[in-house]
Amino acid sequence: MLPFMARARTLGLSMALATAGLGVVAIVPASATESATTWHVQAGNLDDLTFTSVAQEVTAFYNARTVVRPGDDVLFTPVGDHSVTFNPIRVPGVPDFAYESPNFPIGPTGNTLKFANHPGGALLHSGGFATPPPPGTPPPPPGSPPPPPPTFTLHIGTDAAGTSSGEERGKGTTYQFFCMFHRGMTGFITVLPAGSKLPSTDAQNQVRAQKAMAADLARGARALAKASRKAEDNAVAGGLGVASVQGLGVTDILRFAPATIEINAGQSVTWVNEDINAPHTVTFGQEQQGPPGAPPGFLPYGGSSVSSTTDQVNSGFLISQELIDYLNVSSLLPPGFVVTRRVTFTFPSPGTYHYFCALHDTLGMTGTIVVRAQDN
Ligand SMILES: [Cu+2]
Repeated sequence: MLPFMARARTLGLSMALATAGLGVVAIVPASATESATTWHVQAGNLDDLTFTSVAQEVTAFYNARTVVRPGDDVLFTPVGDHSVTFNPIRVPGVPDFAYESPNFPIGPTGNTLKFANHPGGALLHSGGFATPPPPGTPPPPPGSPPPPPPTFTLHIGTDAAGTSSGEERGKGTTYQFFCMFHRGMTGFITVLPAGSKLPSTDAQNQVRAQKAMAADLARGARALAKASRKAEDNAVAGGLGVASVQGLGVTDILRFAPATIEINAGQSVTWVNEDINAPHTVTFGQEQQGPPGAPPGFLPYGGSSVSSTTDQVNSGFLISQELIDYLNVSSLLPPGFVVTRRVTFTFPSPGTYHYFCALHDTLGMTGTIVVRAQDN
């Protein structure tokens, strides 16, 4: 179960490591010559880089599409914990997030993109790379695995434009890459033959990246505001998934919406995790310790009704089959684990009941149910 815990930490709550400003992409002037260019791509984004209150975990590359030439470099800078992986391999029984581990049988495979890595070809994997801990963070205990590197540089090999001839000649080769930790987080690199004219400079790409980031955060804020205004049917969204403006990535909204609702005593509330790319829980009362190695709130407990503020009731992971499949974790699920994104709790007694997501409470994912006496 340990890997699953490690994985859960990368699903949003993880990155107690980020510091303000580290996600800002450097803007470099366009090269006036044919010499090799370093292109800049940001992996992931958050709406609060101080981690005080994170409502939006954006799992997208900015930009998701980059056009380069052989000999160039692509410098990936993370916000959070990500990978850049071409042609990923799925090992039965080994979760995809183990790609992060230096002990994973596959491990990092170098940093030069070659024609051998064309779609359907050989694996090329960065290993996990992550925002470094802020200054003043105590060092990890002796024997801990080394921290992931703070960036990943992909070198574009001399043959990466491809070997096609005839009509295809001059079009280059387009490679797709994935983050192994975040379903839906993908991008493309097109390598044109040496000497080709490129559609944009890195500086122009950075302007586009900043616009896309701002647009994604605005889109996420609108989706959260809209879901928060809904008040029918005693329903609460426990997490929302919002498509990226680039069409290649998603924003995970780490909030309950509406955050507060009122019901009458005896009524029920149904939560649905509307994000297939992130797990959440609905947890009342003091959180109970799960089985050793399990992530917080993994298994349900406490039944289906909440009648006092000291009741300990937990939905367990509200998670999609799609995410289980992407992470390749079905072998880690205990027998009888019910895969669902929906849970219903009943509230027999008047009162004010606070609850939280056991994975994302420290990022502000909390809610309140106000239960009125029936005769009011
Ligand atoms: Cu959550």
